[in-house]
Amino acid sequence: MSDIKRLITDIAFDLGFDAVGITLADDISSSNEHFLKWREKGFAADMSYLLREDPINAKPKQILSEAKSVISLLVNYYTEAPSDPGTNYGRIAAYAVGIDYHKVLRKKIKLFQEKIKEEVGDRFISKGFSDSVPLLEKSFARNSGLGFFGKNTLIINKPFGSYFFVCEIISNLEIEPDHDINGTCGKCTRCIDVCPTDALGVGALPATPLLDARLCISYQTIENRGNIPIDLRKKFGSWMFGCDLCQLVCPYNKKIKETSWQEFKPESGFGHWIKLADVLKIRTEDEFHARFCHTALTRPKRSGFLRNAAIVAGNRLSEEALPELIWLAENEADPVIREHVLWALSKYDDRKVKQCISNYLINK
Ligand code: B12
Ligand code: SF4
Ligand code: SF4
Repeated sequence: MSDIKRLITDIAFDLGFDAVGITLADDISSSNEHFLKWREKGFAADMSYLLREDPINAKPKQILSEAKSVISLLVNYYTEAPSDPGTNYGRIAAYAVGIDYHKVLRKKIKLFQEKIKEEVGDRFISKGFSDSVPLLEKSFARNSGLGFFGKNTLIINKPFGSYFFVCEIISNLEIEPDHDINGTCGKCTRCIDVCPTDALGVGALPATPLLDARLCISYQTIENRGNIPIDLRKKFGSWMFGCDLCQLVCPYNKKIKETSWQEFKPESGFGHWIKLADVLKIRTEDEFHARFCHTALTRPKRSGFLRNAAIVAGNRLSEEALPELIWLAENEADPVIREHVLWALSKYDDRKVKQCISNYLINK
């Protein structure tokens, strides 16, 4: 290993990153072709950052003209979810149970760049990010040797499985690249089979894993700002923010280590399960923001988050959520929340709803 590579790897591990890989900062046009075809099919839904006319996502030199290398860093966020606490709770995907990863990783990446600069001097020029520029991060991570594309479309690493974030530092340093890994899913199709909305599939040759974001619970609960298609709501089950089903079943995730990053542990945020009634009681955007601002849960705003909680309440027939749904049906101004509240109420037993409405009117 060259001196510069050893230096970079040592700095990364000192800062707590879990794995490091390096690739050349060349355009990855074949991945871009996959991306463009995927987008043409409408699979990107309405995610505006993926719909730009001339995506820079495969061209690191458009982000940093002096670019010679891309350093990919792996951050394990895995924590095991406690067993289901019951029908009054909704499930949060593992990546969002702690502090907002954007905030945590932005600071850590900056520190990483500063430490390299201290050692290498001002000739080191770089741009670093995680999930904040439209770069095909998974393709760069794969090319850096951090893992292979699984059929769930995520990068899978041995020994970390798939529950990790990737960060990239595009730099002007010439560093000997790593080789990509020849991992494979083999004949396994567990993630495709388990997906409740059939969002996963395999494209035409060369066989490429594909995800239709319009069908994915993760897209619907986090990125969609409006109404959720009615036929998908039941399929959310208890997922109220993101979805991990296609990771939970993956054999590569069976014997993985929990994260050593305190920030991503459930005690740093709201954990794996949230009480639906507590969410449905949040009356204003300010109150919502004040409660969740240190986590990633703010992305769908109050409207989207209460919408999701209403769907899960309707799916699980949560007793505690019922009075809150009735209050919202009468008083809520947001049309998206109201529509999903009415949908949820239609799932409960009529007698239960009537009884609850009578109690509500008596106590009013
Ligand atoms: C948009 C997006 C989403 C969308 C769409 C996801 C998707 N699969 O496309 C939605 C909202 C659904 C989503 C969900 C999730 N996301 Co997301 N998301 C992104 C984002 C911003 C862009 C992804 C993208 O460009 N998709 C477009 C498709 C076409 O690109 P692609 O999947 O890379 O497809 C490539 C392959 O086909 C490849 N390819 C090319 N040639 C070949 C050849 C062969 C043989 C093969 C196999 C493949 C292959 O080329 C394509 C282009 O790179 C990235 C961050 C980033 N900037 O990259 C995070 C990112 C992918 N998400 C991440 C995470 C954690 C999640 C969730 C787990 C969160 C959750 N629990 O809810 C889920 C997982 C759902 C799933 N099964 O993918 C991580 C994934 C880390 C990992 N281990 O891979 C990323 C990388 C963020 C980060 N910086 O850590 N996400
Ligand atoms: S995250 Fe959930 S909905 Fe999306 S592809 Fe995976 S299993 Fe399907
Ligand atoms: S569940 Fe099976 S098919 Fe899906 S990503 Fe894991 S190994 Fe691959």
